[in-house]
Amino acid sequence: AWKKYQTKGFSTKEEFEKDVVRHVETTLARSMFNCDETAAYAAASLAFRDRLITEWNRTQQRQTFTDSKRVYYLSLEFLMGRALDNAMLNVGLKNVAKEGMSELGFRIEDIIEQEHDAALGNGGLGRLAACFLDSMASLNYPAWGYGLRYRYGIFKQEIVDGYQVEVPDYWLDFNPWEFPRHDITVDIQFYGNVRKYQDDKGVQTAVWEGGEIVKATAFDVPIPGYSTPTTNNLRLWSSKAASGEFDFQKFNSGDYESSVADQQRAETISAVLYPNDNLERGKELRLKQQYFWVAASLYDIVRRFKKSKRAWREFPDQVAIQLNDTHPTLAIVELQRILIDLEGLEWDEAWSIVSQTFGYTNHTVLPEALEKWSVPLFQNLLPRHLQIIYEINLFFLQSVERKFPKERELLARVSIIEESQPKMVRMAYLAIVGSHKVNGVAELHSDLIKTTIFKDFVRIFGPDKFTNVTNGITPRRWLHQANPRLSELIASKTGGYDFLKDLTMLNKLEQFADDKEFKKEWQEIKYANKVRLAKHIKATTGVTVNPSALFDIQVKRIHEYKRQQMNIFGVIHRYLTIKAMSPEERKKLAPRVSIFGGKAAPGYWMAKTIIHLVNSVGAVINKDADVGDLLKVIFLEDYNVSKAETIIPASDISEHISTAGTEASGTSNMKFVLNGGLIIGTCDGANIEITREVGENNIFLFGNLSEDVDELRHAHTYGRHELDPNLTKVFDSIKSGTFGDVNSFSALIGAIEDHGDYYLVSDDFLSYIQTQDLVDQAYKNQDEWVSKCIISVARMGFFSSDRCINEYAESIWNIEPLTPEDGN
Ligand code: 26W
Repeated sequence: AWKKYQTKGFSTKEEFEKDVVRHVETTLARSMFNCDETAAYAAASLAFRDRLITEWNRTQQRQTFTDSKRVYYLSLEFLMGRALDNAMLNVGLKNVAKEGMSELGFRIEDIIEQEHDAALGNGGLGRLAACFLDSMASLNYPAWGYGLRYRYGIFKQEIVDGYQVEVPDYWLDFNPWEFPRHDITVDIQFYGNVRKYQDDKGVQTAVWEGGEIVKATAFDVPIPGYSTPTTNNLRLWSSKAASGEFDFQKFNSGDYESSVADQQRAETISAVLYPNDNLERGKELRLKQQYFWVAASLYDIVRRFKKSKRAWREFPDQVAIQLNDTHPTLAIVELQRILIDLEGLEWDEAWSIVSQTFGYTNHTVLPEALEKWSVPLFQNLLPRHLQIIYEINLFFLQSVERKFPKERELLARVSIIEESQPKMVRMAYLAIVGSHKVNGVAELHSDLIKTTIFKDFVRIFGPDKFTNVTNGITPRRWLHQANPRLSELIASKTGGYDFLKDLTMLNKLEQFADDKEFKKEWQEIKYANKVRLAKHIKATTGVTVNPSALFDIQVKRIHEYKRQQMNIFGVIHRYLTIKAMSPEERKKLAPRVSIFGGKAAPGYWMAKTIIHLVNSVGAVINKDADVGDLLKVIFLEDYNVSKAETIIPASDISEHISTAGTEASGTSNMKFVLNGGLIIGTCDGANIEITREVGENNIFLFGNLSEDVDELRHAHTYGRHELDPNLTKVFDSIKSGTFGDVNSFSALIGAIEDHGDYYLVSDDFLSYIQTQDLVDQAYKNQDEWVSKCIISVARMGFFSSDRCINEYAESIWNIEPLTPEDGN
């Protein structure tokens, strides 16, 4: 009977306006007479949220009724950015909303700008999770995301006197996109101890007792697919003390302070996102976060499975769980614990279910990023889990010994427990042993993990367990939303917006690569995007940049392996070159704006020094009248997802210049090319596959190859290390005080001059600056340049996250799409 009351929600601007006014006047309890942009944003979001919720409910019902296999994407990070614009576009009602808001007296752009980014992630890994959610919904896969509802996302970055300052990102003041589920809670246990019982039949059971309980509460975020009713769920867990507000016993006995302290300690678990990217520090609170989130998610998944009344052995037919890096690896142990300790299964049957359920994605080969937890810490926090890990390890090592008898060193190498002082649990090894598939995120990266860090495991499990799924990006956000004019132009030539669902259709653009009219429009759009960024630069830094100059952009987390230092050294080299030029020579130069952006981990001193150097160089060059428009250096504060949407469409060239073999994939490289910019980059990560797709003539590659890196590093350490003379000149100018206090930058120079130049800045420097000269030459021929850009975009279809998700679905998850026609 209730079905007749279900609504589809608004579809005309009048209906939309009615919803907005209703929300302003009732939900927000305000009057339309004092409705400001904040209130208008809130009301518009609530109107869209209502719509999403209807479809969200239907999607969940459909998946339950058909008893479909679901995939659960476990990620400690979801870098979602803003939701309103995305929701409007995905349900196809942005124009309706735009007209409606305009009748109510608002510009839709201003309303969109009101939203605070949901920044629950550091960088690539977190944004990838967000793109995957968009693709899974758009392709109608039954899929849930599980994460943590941090009260503070990644910090906001302010630049004060050229230095990074971190400001907390309290984003939950008003968040219309989440639904608190106060009825969906899970009690999570920590500490305590394990008692073993023997029943009359001699069967041993372990009971984990004592310790403390923290309560997990679910918050649900609807994830709308593009141009489909499928609306999936992202469930984020929030922590509080199990006793509710505070411990009443303690309170009544006069121990008020300590009852509040308990409450706060529990809330601390989901309080803040760890701001390290590619650096593991082994903090207990981080392990607590991981277990809290994993245990709550698994309880939820198992509860849902049990409702289906199927036999346990069917669990892997109903459930696929993907581990986004090793951060959720405890899920393997937790499922084994649930099955043997709580559900009474035999070890072997349980383990077979567990290892068929999980897939593990590796996102980095950097040794300092590989998670290891000290055994004593584990023993104290999760005593039962440590026992199970030891058992998993024992059975695993026994199987290795059977297969490779007498290889004692192999056993030590692959042991999940590292025999160090203290002993450590190697999470990546545990993830491999407990999963049926392990994948890297780009071809080179997947090859590297097979031949380096996981080499022994390829021998043990055979090569088929290891596979590649090259990353992708959602064209909805990264083209349609970020670059609406380009999207419209493409639609006009490819037959509508179908390319947003099948990105390979971009290949239809190739025939326009020499079309005068088309190229003119293309150029106009790029220019307009650059004007928009120039305005943002002016407003935020006060520096005027010329939109006709070549915009050279490097935006990503600041890290030595990503080599922003090489970029800024290149800028200094350019500055010195210009200063030494005659007026005639200068006239031949292409004016350039070098743009940097990105956050440094708060404790990463070297990365902070790089930011300081960029700002110091900018301060000198930007006010050097002698150089004028020929060179400007900009550091954009607080790079995040919503800023990326403005920055990326404005680039002519973007820099992806990591030391070969260090960047697992990179995903912004794909975003830049999709928006009609070219790349200067090393043979690393997905750059290699981008080159294969767009063609060698349409990318500026340089530098040493990954197979040469070891030898070069060895030579630095044991041979003579002669710096590139161009780089020496750059260092001399820094040391002479051209860019302020010399001591500030000595560590940066020292790392290269005196400490082995681990990231091969000097080895690649000549090749880098020569390739930058080629960029200048190429940019002068605008006609050819634009053709290169068009051809590149036409060949980017492969990098859609839809292709990527389809590969996961087929080769790892074994799940099928469920469209409304299949269900109710
Ligand atoms: C435990 C500390 C820590 C935190 C984050 C270790 C490792 C990470 C991430 C795995 C780092 C990360 O974001 N990796 C990036 O993943 C992207 C998506 O696959 C790739 O495109 C990037 O190349 C890779 O650096």
